[in-house]
Amino acid sequence: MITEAIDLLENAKKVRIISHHDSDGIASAAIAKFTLERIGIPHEIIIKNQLLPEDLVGSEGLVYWFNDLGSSKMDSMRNIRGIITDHHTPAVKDVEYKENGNEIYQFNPHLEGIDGGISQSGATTTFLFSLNVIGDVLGVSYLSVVGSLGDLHDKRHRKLVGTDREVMILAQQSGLIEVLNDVRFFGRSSKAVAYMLRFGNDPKIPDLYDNPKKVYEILAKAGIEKEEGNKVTWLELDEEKRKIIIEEIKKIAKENGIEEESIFGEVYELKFEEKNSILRDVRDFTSVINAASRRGYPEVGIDLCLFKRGETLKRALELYNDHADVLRKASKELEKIKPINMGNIYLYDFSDSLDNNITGTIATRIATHHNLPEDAIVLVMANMGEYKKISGRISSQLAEKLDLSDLMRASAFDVGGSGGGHRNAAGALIPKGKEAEFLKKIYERLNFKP
Ligand SMILES: [Mn+2]
Repeated sequence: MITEAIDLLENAKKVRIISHHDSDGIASAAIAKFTLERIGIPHEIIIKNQLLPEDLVGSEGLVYWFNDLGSSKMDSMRNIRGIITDHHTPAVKDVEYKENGNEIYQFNPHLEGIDGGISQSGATTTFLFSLNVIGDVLGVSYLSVVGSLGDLHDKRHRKLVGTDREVMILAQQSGLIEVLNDVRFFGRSSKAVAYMLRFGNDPKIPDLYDNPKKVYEILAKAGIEKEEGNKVTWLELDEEKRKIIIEEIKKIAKENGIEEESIFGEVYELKFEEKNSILRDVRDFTSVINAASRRGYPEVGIDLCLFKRGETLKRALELYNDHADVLRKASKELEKIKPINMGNIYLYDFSDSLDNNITGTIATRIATHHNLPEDAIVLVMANMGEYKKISGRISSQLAEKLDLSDLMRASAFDVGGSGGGHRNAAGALIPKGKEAEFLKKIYERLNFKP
C-alpha cells in the first residue's frame, strides 16, 4: 500500500497539503513540504482549523496530502486522490479507501492498534511516512518532537512514549535534540523565571502557584533580585542558582504533600538554538509556531520549522505577543460566561466573543485550571459562519472509560454536523441552532444504560 501511496505523490502534477492549525499540524505540514521539495513536486499548503464539507471534494488534477486531520472524515470524502497521515480516530479502519470515487491511502497508528492520542502524533506519523518516501528526512526529525509536545504527548508520563519516543531518539542521535531531566514547568526558554515559577502547573504546587511573594523569596535565596527574576529565563540562569531554586521547590512540594518525582521529567531542547533563544526549549518553540498559526499566519510557523530565522523570527515573535493578548482577552470573556451545566457536562458558549481558532486552547485551559470534578466534560463553543464550532476536553482518568471522539462524532452526526478527534480531546461542527439538541444527545449517550 505504501508503494501505491508513494507513486501517487511522485507522479503528481501538484500536491495540495492540507494540515491542522495546531503546532502538530504545522510541524506535519513542514515535514510534508520538506519531503515534496526533495522529490521536486510542486505543492501548496492549506492550514485548516476544521475540515468543512467543501474540503472533502477532490479537484481534478490535484493529489491531496492530509496531515494531522482527515481520518475522522474519510468516509465523507468524494473524488479525492491522495494520502492521509493522521493520528485522530479513523472513521474507516482501512489503509486503502476506494469508495465514492476516492483513491486514498491512510496511515494512522489506530490501524495498528496504537492509540495515536498518546504515543504517536500527527507529525510522527507524517515523519514515518516521509522516511519511506525519501531516506534523508532525518534533518527534520526534530519536527516529530515538536508535534508530539504540541499535542501534550509528554504530559502523562512526563516524557514521550511509544513511537513518538522512537523518533525522538532518532532526532537525538541526529544531533538535533538534547534530552534532559529537569523541572517540567512551562516556559524554560520563553518566560522570565519569576513567571515560570509563578504559573508552573505541571504539577500545580498550591503554596507556589500564583504566589509571587513565595516566588521572589525563592529567587532571593538563589541571589536573584526581583528585577532580574522578571527578565532572565530559566535557561539563562547558571547551574548553581537553578540547583538552589530546585531545592526550594522540592521543600514546598513536600510541605504540600506533592511527590518530589512528579515535579521532574524529560524536557527537550533544540541543540541548534542558543541557550538564550526563546526557541531553545521544544515546548516553547511549539508555542511560538502555534501562536503564529492561530493568528492566521501558519506559513511563518512552517518557515520557522524549516530553519528560517531573521525576519521570520521577528514576525513570529510579534504574532506570539498578539496571541498572548488574544488569550488574555479570552480569559476576561470567560469570567463573564456561566457554563450551562447538565450532569457532568459543562458547556461554555462564547458565540461571537471568541475567535473560533482558539476554542480548543480555552477548553484545555478550563479543564486544567478551573476546579471542575474529575469526570467533567468541558465543551467550549463559538460561532463559525453558519456553524457552531465546539471543542471538548476530558481528564485522562475519564478518558480511560470514555472515548470523547466517539461521543462528539456520534452526537454531532445526530444533529446534522460532524466531529471526531482523540479520546481525551475532540471537536465538532454543528449547524447553528442545534446547540440544545446536541447537548441533549451527549447527555443521553452518557446516561444510556443498556
Ligand atoms: Mn495532532
